[in-house]
Amino acid sequence: LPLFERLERRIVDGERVGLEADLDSALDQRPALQIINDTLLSGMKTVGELFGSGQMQLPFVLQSAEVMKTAVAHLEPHMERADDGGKGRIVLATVKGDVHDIGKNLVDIILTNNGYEVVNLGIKQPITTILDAAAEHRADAIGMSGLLVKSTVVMKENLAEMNSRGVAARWPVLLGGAALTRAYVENDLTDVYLGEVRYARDAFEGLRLMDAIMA
Ligand code: B1M
Repeated sequence: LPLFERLERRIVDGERVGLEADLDSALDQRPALQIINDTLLSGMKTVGELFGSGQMQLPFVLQSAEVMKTAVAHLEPHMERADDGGKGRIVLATVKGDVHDIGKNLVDIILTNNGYEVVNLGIKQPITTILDAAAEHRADAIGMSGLLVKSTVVMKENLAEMNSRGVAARWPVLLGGAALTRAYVENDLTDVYLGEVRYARDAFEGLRLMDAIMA
């Protein structure tokens, strides 16, 4: 297979032998971010489709996810860094009950490389932990990621909890993840939350929204 098709195939097949060498060759031809966006994410999309239609079992999805993470970690040092972390600070987490973190970590990379300081709390984070971290780090915003349908409900509960703690005015909230839709966030959740809540379709929209929040 040609290089970029082979790389995409590696994600789908969870094949990591020779991965770094292929990534290095790819870096000779394209910027790191383009490799992630056009090639690696396309592989993850296929994984999602195969899993969703029952053609791929969970352990193989996990292998694909591991190869994806290894690939992103290998590419990250090759990404351009625009700024130095002075644009603002965001606490980022995958919500309670949800282990998916590839998208959240991409958001971290994109924001970090574009001048934000990111406090990445990891996966399965209850709202209490998120709010404690936001207070401790004096965050300018809170970002929550979730890929499961039930995570969209958790997000709604989290926003209600923030209202009842009286912290909605303090933290704008950025939400993202495959199970969310713009309509759900903009119609249902903006009604729930007393502060500002925004939907980001991908990491770049997350960056644009952070820029708008900090403007
Ligand atoms: Co899971 N999984 N998974 N999974 N998994 C999905 C989400 C699913 C849609 C697959 C499917 O059925 N087609 C499905 C959810 C169905 C539903 O809820 N209705 C599903 C399921 C069912 C499950 C389990 C329940 C399976 C099981 O155990 N029976 C289980 C859940 C466990 C749990 O969370 N409690 C599970 C487990 C796993 C693995 C561990 C094997 C693995 C995750 C590994 C990891 O993340 N470390 C995994 C994977 C890899 C997937 C799919 C195939 C791919 C997800 C991914 O990484 N995509 C996924 C299929 C899919 O999403 N269609 C699936 C690439 C990533 C870059 O995209 O995270 O969407 P994404 O991020 C995007 C945007 O959404 C956005 O930016 C990114 C791009 O720039 N974004 C943000 C994300 N967060 C953001 C936050 C922001 C802004 C933008 O601001 C804060």
